[in-house]
Amino acid sequence: MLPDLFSDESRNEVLGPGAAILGGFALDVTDDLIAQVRAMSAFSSFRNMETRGGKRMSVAMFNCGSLGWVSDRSGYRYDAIDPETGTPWPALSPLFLDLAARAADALGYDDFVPDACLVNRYIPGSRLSLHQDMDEQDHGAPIVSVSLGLPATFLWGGLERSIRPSRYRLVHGDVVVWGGPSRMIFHGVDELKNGDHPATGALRYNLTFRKAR
Ligand code: MD3
Ligand code: FE
Repeated sequence: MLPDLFSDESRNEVLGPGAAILGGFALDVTDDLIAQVRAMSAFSSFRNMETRGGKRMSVAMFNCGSLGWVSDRSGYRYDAIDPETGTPWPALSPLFLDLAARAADALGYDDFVPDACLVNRYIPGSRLSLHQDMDEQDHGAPIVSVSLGLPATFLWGGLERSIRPSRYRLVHGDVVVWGGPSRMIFHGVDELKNGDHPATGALRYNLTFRKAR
């Protein structure tokens, strides 16, 4: 762990055991990340997936990596094939892999090699209701998330849905690492407020790096 990771000047904040916000950790690569998201989404496009209940999510998504998270009327799963293109998802670039590994390492998770990156795109009004991420096989591996563009209010609950969540503001360039006992916490994102960000306009992107298998 870096010696000054939680010094007073940093915007780093511990959320719980094994989980912390690394304020601005990705700021030196945000332009490249956004350019790569745009290039990949020309191939595997953002789509509003359906849930098992038949509702369309307000957050649009695609994946990169050897596996991707998909939801449809039959439920959730990880799949090597994009159902929209019938071909594999775009590969995880060295930039994505390096950023995820460096962030995980800062929390003491050695050699994090994700096989999936879910890319979420929020427009004003989009939200992600409280949920747990349970579809990954290796719950020992952390999840690394990167926020790009418009700020959002992240909801951090407890191990039961009924626990009222705390609220954290996530801004452009912030990275969050979640592992250990925090891996199964209920979490979500409040309705995105309107805004105009120099890098993304009226959008927020969130990358979540996962080890699905
Ligand atoms: C805490 N995404 O894609 S990232 C998701 O901002 C998701 O788009 C949100 O929740 C977003 O599933 C939040 C932070 C995050 C991701 C996975 C977690 C927090 C987590 C898994 C366990 C605990
Ligand atoms: Fe999640």
